[in-house]
Amino acid sequence: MQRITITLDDDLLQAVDAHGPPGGNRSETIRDLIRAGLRQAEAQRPPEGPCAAAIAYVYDHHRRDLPERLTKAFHDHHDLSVATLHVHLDHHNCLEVAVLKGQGAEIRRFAEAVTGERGVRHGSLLVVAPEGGHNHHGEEG
Ligand code: NI
Repeated sequence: MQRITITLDDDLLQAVDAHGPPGGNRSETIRDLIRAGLRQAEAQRPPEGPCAAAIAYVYDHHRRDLPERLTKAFHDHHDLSVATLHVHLDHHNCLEVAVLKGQGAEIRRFAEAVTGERGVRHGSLLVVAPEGGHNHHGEEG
């Protein structure tokens, strides 16, 4: 165990204290949050090899050209895109969850392109199966 010194602003420290049990050990609460943050960061970082992942995002389908740009992006990557769930959230907003399967680096680039489109909000990537499906190429049977 090492002792380190970190600086937190009052609001952040208050949020940390609110997260732990009342009168709890602040160091333990911070360790828990760091572990949870690392797990989450890991889940959002595709591996080098094949994997399965999901991206979720919200967009306004009235926004000029956006639905067409998204559709084109998915057709351009039809080899990665397995299925997409489309939910009409309200009069303006659509929620989409797309399941992707392929090489981690390609999935990361595609996810960044989709969730980075102007007008796409709440974009997130979740690596569901880091080991991916196995590769049939060159296999017996
Ligand atoms: Ni819709």
